[in-house]
Amino acid sequence: MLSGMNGARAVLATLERHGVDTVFGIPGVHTLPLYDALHGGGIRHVLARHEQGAGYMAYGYARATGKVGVALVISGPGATNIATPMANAYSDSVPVLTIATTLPRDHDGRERGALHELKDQFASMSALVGWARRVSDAAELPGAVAEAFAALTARRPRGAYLEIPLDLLTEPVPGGAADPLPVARPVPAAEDVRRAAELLGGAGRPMIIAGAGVTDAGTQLRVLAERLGAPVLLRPGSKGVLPDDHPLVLATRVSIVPDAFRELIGGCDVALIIGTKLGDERTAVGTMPLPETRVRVDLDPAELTRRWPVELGVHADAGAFLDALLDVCDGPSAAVREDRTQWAAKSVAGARSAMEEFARTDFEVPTEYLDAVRAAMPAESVTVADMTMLGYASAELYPVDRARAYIHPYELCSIGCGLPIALGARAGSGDRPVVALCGDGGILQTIGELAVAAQEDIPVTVVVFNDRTYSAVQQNQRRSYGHRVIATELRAPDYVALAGAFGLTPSRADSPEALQTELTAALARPGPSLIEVPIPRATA
Ligand SMILES: Cc1ncc(C[n+]2csc(CCOP(=O)(O)OP(=O)(O)O)c2C)c(N)n1
Ligand SMILES: [Mg+2]
Repeated sequence: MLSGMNGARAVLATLERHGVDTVFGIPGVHTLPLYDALHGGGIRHVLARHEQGAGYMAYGYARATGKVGVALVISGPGATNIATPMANAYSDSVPVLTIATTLPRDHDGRERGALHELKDQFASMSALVGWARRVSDAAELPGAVAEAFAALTARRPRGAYLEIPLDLLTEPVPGGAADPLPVARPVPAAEDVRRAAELLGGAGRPMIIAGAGVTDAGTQLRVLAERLGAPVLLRPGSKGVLPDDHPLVLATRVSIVPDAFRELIGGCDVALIIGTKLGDERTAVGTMPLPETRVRVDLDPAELTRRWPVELGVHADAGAFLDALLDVCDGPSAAVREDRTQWAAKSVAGARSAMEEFARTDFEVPTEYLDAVRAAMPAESVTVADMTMLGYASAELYPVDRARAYIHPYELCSIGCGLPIALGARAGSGDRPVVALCGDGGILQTIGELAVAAQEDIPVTVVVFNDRTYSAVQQNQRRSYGHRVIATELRAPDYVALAGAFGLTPSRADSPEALQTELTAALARPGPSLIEVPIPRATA
């Protein structure tokens, strides 16, 4: 007995059963069965202008909501265009699923010069992500979608790629849609929890380094830190999980290690390192003076043995581990806790001001603009920082007090991601205001997505800091190449005219006060806005 569903409908119905309310993409004849099946379903489609945009929208949606972000792309150029955000989903551990078609089975891989043919699409795309599957029978489609979701929720999410030969989308699927698979994240072994409690309990000065893995475990993290009197180092992926201004918290992106920072870390003897890969970018290329005794907790067992030797490695979900640890770890006496807390608060304050000083000067930009943005944006809003000098500086200077309120992609660092990430974040998170902090160079990589903001009426505010320069690169030319500047100065379009032409409300702000005023006005009116902020080009 057939369910009456074809492959395309079965894929979408399975997405709906997994709670998907929005997908991002661009159609082509090679995905038309999927698009046709969107009619009458419960899924909103947001039409991007470049598949890189669609992928970063899915990324922004996922980071702002905690749900899987889904993109639909055609075979060939649709797949290659979405490669960058998929690589970013991998490096930042974000649950993004790309569903791509490929040529019908009797054409694929035959090098006949067919429309949208790639040399080896599956090999190209699967190399970028944590989970990939190519389906070769329509009956497998619903199960494959469910498996993708299981991979992105039970394990460390590192992007997923599902490839569907075009002819399968119009074939009948006898079983119809699939339900979510039962998924369970690994819970820690009791013995590991006991040993972790012992190591942390025996510490003179314990510390905690927490990455994106703790995003939904902020409550437990806070209880543990306060119980132990331990400083907590947050990374760009976990910024906001505990408030930046908590006396035990140092939220930093900077990969250099100023003395005050070295003293803070060097003053600790046991580190709980949880839900972070401790990558080169965040550890001063491995030179951060981490305590010798390390307890590492990660959803990904591979991280437990990578680079940094550990006393104890625990394969577990961060929240499950913290819950179990809090049950058995009482912390020190009140007097010891008080002593540690005072030391930690003093050391954190010293390290924080060293990092802030660095961020206020080293990027050579007027960082008062960040204070203006913060003053205008309500606490529950989402701030997206692109790869631009003020975006980097925001990691130190822009206080955030909750999880999923600050998105600053790291490691892959692809310029231009900010605008589409903001669109996806806003599409997924209802009424929360969203602002994107962009550079003039970066935004031109994805400027076409302004049309999406206007057409789909996604009321984000885009701030373009315009120094007519690829400053991050030019700074290196000035500092390391004897001021031999080449290929880093930009002829700027008229951003106000450009934004107006796309249908956004445009404005220009020449001072931090003006930016605060313009941003406040932008949040108060319907529809998307763009504010150009001219800033001087650094020359020192
Ligand atoms: C896709 C990509 N291409 C090139 C680079 C190298 N790059 C890093 S920062 C940067 C300049 C960005 O300029 P802009 O957005 O104006 O920000 P600014 O540095 O001027 O603040 C470039 C070209 C990159 N990170 N990503
Ligand atoms: Mg610039």
